[in-house]
Amino acid sequence: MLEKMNNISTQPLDDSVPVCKKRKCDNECNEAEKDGDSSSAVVPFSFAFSDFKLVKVLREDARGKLVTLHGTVGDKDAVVVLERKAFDIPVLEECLQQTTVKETLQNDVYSTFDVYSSGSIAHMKATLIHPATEKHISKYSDREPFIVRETPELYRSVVLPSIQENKFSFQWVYNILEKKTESERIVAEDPDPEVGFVMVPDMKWNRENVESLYLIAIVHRRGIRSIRDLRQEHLPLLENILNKGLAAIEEKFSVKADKLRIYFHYQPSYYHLHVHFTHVKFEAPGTDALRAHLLEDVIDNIKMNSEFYNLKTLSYIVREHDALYYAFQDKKYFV
Ligand code: M7G
Repeated sequence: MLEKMNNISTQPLDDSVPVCKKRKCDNECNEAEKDGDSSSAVVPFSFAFSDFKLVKVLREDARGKLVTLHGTVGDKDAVVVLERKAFDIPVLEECLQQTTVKETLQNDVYSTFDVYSSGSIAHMKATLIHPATEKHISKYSDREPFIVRETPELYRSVVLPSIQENKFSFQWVYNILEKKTESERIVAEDPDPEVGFVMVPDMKWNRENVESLYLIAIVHRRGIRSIRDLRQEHLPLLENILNKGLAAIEEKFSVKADKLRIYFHYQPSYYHLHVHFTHVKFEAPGTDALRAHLLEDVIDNIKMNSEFYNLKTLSYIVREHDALYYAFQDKKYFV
């Protein structure tokens, strides 16, 4: 099946936007980043599934209609995320004309079928990570979850050293901030170095359906790892993202504030502060009580006490084989 699929590239919202074929591969903690140098060039990359050799299925999500795969492209590891696409209602009838069916059940008036689509209509969305590091392969694998309650003391002694040592590269973040990639997709921006940000569609959004809208606002200011670092001095930054982000989303997508879930992840995967904006009808991964922290609640909490996130115990999930899991295990956290 994989061999039959065509080249993938990111999809533009309309024909006037050029298809982006450039990709900067996401190396774990690369030398440029350690040196604070974000100026490395973007390497052009094209991909076909015929180049992909499957090593292992990392995770199957039958309900979410999603599978993550570990494979190789050339001599490098790769991670592929394949998702069934949402129904495209305007072309649904045309799409159905191009399908064939095989009956799998018949009982009285009830029947089920396997449906085979053909022609030019894409029925899956694919995301490729190549070269993929061990950390990427682990992130997309099915691993046993454990809840931790991170006290400020655990943060300082266990978590901070672990994330400093094991963080993902955020070269892709610098590429967006410096307009080396995704610049044609920018939804909102403010170049101010203290309170500015760039808002773009999240990689998880196919940009076809506003009810699955998913945008991220990435701050220009460097060195704010997560909500743990937020203090009253950051209120102008947070309020700026909220106000300008909401205004841009209403203007460009006609989605109002009362349809938007706006939040941070704790823990995030990428320790450069960013805010998630998702449509309330879209059950985006990571919107549960053990990961999402609403931006407006964060603003309120810091207004009440500048040290709120320096003092608060925070609960979240770590997964077996994560660097953080091993860090907690070393401290005999798990019974
Ligand atoms: P996170 O909470 O740090 O990690 O959020 P998560 O991936 O575990 O949720 C980072 C967000 O950035 C996620 O929603 C990703 O889908 C998104 N993202 C990651 N990358 C590598 C890119 C990218 O290259 N471009 C865009 N537009 N979004 C990305």
